[in-house]
Amino acid sequence: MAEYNFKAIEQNWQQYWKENKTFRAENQSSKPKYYSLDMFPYPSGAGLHVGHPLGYIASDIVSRYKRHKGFNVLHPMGFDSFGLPAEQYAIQTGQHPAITTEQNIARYIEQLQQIGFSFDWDREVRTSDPNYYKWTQWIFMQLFNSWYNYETDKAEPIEKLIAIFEKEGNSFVKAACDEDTPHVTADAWARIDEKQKQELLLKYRLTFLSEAMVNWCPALGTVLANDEVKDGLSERGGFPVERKRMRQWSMRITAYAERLLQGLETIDWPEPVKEMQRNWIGKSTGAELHFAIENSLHHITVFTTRIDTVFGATFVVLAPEHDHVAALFTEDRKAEVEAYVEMAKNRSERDRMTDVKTISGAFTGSYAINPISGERVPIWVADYVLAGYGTGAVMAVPAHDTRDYAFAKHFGLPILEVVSGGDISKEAYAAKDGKIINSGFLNGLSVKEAIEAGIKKAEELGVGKGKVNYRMRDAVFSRQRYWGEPVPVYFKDGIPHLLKEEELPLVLPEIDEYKPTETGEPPLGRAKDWKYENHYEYELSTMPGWAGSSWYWYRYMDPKNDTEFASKSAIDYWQNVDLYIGGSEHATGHLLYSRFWNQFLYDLGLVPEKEPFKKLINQGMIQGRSNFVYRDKESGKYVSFGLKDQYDTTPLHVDVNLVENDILDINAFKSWREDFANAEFILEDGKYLVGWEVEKMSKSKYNVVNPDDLVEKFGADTLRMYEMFLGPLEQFKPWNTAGMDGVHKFLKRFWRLFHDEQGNFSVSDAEPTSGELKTLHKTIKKVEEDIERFSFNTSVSTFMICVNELMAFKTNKRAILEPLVITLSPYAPHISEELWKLLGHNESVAYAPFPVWEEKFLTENEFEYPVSVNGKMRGKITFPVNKPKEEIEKEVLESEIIQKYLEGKTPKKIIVVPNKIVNVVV
Ligand code: ANZ
Repeated sequence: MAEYNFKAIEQNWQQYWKENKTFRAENQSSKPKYYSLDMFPYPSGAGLHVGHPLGYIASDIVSRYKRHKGFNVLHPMGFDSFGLPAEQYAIQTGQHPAITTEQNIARYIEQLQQIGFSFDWDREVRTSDPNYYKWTQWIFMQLFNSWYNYETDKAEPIEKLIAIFEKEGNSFVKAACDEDTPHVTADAWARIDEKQKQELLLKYRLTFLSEAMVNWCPALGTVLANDEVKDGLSERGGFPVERKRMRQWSMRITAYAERLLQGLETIDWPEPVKEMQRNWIGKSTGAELHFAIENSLHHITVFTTRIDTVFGATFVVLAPEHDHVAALFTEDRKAEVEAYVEMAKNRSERDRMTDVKTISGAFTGSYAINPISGERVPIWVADYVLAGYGTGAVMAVPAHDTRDYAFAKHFGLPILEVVSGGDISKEAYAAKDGKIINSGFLNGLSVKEAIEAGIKKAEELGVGKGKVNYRMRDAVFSRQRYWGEPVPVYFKDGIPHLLKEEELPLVLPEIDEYKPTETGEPPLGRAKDWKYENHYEYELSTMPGWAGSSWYWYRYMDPKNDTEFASKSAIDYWQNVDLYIGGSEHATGHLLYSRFWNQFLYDLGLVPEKEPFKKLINQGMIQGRSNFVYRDKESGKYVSFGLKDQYDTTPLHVDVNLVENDILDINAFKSWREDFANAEFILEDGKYLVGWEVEKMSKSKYNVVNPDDLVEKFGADTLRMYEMFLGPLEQFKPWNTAGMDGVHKFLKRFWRLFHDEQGNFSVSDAEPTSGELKTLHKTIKKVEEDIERFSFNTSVSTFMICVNELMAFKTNKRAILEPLVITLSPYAPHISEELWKLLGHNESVAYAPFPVWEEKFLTENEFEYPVSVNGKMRGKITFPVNKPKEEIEKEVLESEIIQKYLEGKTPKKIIVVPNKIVNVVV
């Protein structure tokens, strides 16, 4: 075989790997384990574009490298196959989402296999497969049967909580529960009926039904989680989202807030992702303070992070939804307050938080008493205070808080500056126009000390206490959609009950149309004869997209198990994920929910590690390189890029597949779309040059590059190496097909090292020179170091330099080429397998030990001197680098090269520059 026939080579080896299950991972092994995971894809109808495999190639390189290094590697792939797009398509076409999903997955697998990934396909999972979602439902049931005990700081069985209620009621339980949980004594608990008991328990379960303000998206007909809403619009589709009160399933993720925060310190993740999770969790340390309401037995509890400013609190503000509002307004204020509350309800939380220009509010007519200063302050209602955060009430300190300041200015409320940094002198007081007030016992303290002193005082007086708040909310867990996991719950007397474990999976029923029912129930309301025991209503909502992805890495460990979500022995062996690669868009969704479920499974003793993903890398997005043609506004002709400034033109996107090296294929352009059929062109040098710009890769910009076409044209090994060559993995970078050629040429040259001029495979068993050894060993060293620190682009250039050097040496020695094949194989596995076989091996190269570089070869110990006569190079002689000058002189003069030119004469002079040159003057 003469040529580098990548097509035949790649197909053969892909077939070989499949037949021999080369990448099958064993669940028991004496080797150390390495779990390398990609974020599994949602199989969309569009298939993969060149951006998708980027992260997969990186993790595949690491996986292959680790196999060479003697690890038992788990490197699986699967599909996150429930979700909205398949269902939207079903609504439009009537096609069952299961069918579309199946087709899309088949296409994905075909595309992935062409790139030569070393996935263990026997472990493939699909979240929409009943054998998979059976276990998603099972985990839901464990959550339903659990509550969070702050005393032991973990999830515990609900039976234990019931036992506590029976013994002493719920007043002393330190548990994560709903805000509105009533106090119940043991006696009361014994007296209330089963329904009331269940209602109370729901307020503690880790997955629970409750009335909650949710993000309702009318266009999608469903509730969305906070991370699925961006700027008031749905992430998918960009439809408007409203706030609505609905009875929904939620996950009590807030119970884990502190652990989710602390856990971040133990994992090797990109700092920006950790920071986003910290902000999402939003821990805030402060105090709660009770303000008595004048002429009332009630009080308002505020949350403040600055209790040291309490002497400057000049009014109190309640969120419009605050429970006390109705009881507070005086008769004369009633109409205004009610109108205001009604208006505020329709503003989204985001608007309320970020819109600083629209200041609005209403005075209730009532007053509160500052518990520390004793001052009487008015109580207002305003929507800049959020109902769901803290206590839904604040003490307003306009001199120190910008929102309070703007509000006070707008409504003419007093502004009092507080100084806690020392006693205020008379002069200072006067200078501040009497607006500074003395902060009593807090005078002379730093802010930090004053906060501590304030909390201590509040506790002594019994008017407040230190308090930690988290901004994070419980996660809404139901969707009014069809294509998701059914919730394993039925209703009896309005109370949710779990199915029995042996009744799982609760399979998604068939329905006639994928739309809500006429009465506005979710699509599952259409299912015929779908009742528990032919009688009880099932839950009609399904689980959200993140359910199936919150535990899938465990299923890969034991994907066919039908008695457990994964066997204990498999989990004990694989533990958790060593390397996780995926997009940064999952920072607060998937990556937070997965950590939460993992912590929960850990509490139940089902998994050994608190954190699921030890190391995370976010691959950067590959952007499109869009191409443009320029239409002259006047003549309608298409003007080549270099001439366009001479005309008044409109740029139009042109399909990048009609362009090569920025030259437009004119005929292809004409037949691309009907309106271009008669296009006329103004060319430069007989060519039409297009313009270009970097944009997001998307269909609408005609800049999508399909990996299949590139594999067809250049081969998978070229694609793999080129994607890595584009730049650091984490960086955003534009795609440019033009560069593929260079990498392809490199592989051809690599192939040629093993072949003679006639193209026959030919390697020699000769001893390598020190120069060759140096090239080999520095390459091994660099590639190893690069992979260990996940720098892949740098390895590609190292390989290129290596091949250039070996070409210059005309190397074809087995002792150099054999280790090099192994070194290259993580990057370009097909060509490596083929050459490995040609070198005489019968087994795949995949498990060959990675070559070990040696320091002694890195420093060269010989130098090849160019030898000149009268300044003209006449030949080369190699000497050890430390050979004394005199000996070199002597040997040079005795050499054949010089003897020929001396013709018997004595040389005039000989110059030796150590490790550079020798010149003989005759
Ligand atoms: C008095 C004060 C004085 C405040 C001052 C701040 C500065 P973080 O850090 O985000 O927790 N706050 C409390 N509950 C609120 C709610 N439901 N909606 C809107 N604002 C609320 O912020 C806590 C601070 O935000 C609290 O401390 C409170 O204002 C306000 F110089 O109390 B502060």
